[in-house]
Amino acid sequence: MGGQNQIRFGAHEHRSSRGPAKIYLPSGMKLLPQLIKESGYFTFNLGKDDYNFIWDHEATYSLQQKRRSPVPWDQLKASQPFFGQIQTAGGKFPTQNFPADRKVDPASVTVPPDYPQNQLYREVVAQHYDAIRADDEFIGSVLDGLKQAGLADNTIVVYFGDHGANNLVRHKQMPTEGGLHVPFIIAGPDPWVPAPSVRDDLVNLLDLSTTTLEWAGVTVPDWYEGQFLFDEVPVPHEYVAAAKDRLDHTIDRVRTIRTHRYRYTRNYKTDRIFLQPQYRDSKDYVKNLRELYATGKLSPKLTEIYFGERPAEELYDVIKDPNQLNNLVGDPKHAKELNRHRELLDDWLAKGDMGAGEEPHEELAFQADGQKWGRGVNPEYEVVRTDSDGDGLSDPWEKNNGRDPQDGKLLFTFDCGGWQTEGWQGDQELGNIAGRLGFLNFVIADGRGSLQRSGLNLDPRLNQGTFVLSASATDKVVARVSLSLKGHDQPVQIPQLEIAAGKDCSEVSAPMPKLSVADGVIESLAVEFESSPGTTVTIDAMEVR
Ligand SMILES: [Ca+2]
Ligand SMILES: [Ca+2]
Ligand SMILES: [Ca+2]
Repeated sequence: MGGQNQIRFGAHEHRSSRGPAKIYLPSGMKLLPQLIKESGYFTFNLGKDDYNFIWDHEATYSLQQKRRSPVPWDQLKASQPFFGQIQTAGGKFPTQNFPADRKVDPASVTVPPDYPQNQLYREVVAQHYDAIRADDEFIGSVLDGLKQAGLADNTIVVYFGDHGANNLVRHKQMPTEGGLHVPFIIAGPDPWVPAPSVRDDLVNLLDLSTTTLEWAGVTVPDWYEGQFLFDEVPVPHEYVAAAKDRLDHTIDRVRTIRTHRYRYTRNYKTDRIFLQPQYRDSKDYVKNLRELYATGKLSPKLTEIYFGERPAEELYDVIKDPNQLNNLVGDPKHAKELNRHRELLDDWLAKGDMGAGEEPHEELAFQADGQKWGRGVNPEYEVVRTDSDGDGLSDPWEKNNGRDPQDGKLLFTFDCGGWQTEGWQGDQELGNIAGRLGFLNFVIADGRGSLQRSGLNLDPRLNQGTFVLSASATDKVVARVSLSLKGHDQPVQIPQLEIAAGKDCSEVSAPMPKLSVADGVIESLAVEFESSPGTTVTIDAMEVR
């Protein structure tokens, strides 16, 4: 709509401008339909708009209709030339009432290898094909309407999707091949659209914006990033890029590029898993994934993809591996390609990325709670929330995660996929301390390392008893826990804990020091580890009982 990627002009956060914080287009920037309308076209939109910024409806569209049908053919016939969009339902087409004899048989479909191979997912995939059939039928009705109105011979028709399958969680909303490699078909009269052919060069949908202006004879503004698809001497893209930021209440930041053979992805928020809490959590296909993980029935590959530590970088050979199963980062054979792709992404980002920081507090407060799509559990929301009991976790976050926001108890379990670290930080040498869902996980490369948790305000009287650490390690580890009290320079030590070598987490514990309220509140915790170099530590929970 803007001719630019959303990160260039601040439109990268989903469903923004709905609350008190508003996003306006940069001065002088106009939406594509407005540019076309100003050059004498009748412009229309049938169906949803859903833009993330404030826009001038009147200046943009001559006609707006909330529903995609009926298409007002008589009006269009009388309003030539016209430019318009009809928002088909695509993969969201309801298919419950689709005649049984036209429904795809779930037994006949192939479930992509990055999903559980079970009956539920066969049904999800079959339903997607049903939705495609329904969409196809709707498109047929539009093309028939064009014919009957006598407009078929002088209209260019473009069909494209805005994401992959609606109910596959690695498609819609995700910057993957599934989410970004969308159908794109152009039909129209020569010379506007050359003879039927299939092209396999990389196309960005921003190219469609540029191409549309070229077709309409409108000067392409200097902020446009796409290229005309039917240039006399086409120069194929070396790469196309995409970005993901907050979607509904789920905060993430991902930047990715696709070249002919590879997809390279950079994840900026590595303290949360891929399958974060999100708007589809009540759906059976999401519950199924979580249940399989919780009961240990999910394959190691799917565990890694959906619930594993979020890699900072990903590189896939998408010709061989279109489902992005094998991350090639770290494979020395692909080191050269990895570096080439890092540079290409850096070049793309150097043109401007407004998503580098966080959203204003008023927008975070608006998105955090009370939205029909769910409640935010990411750490970004903590700055606009209150922590009544001083355990370092806000009241809404505790409620959303089944904790008691008033108990004042020291408790960390790392079970929230939107905030795996629960505010713990590690020494730089430990790297990313967020492990798979439920755990912290890190390697003590040189035999020493420590974790810290600040931002506490715990009443010592409510934390008498025993400090319990549930952990495992690949070799014996000594852990020394210390508490910093308000008004005291010297931290108070808890007797040292010893984690034995072993595969499964087990509990080790030590008595908490006897403290009174006069000693001051507990402001922070630190855990120092000592082990043989290269020992991996996994922590399931820390608490006072
Ligand atoms: Ca709390
Ligand atoms: Ca609490
Ligand atoms: Ca845990």
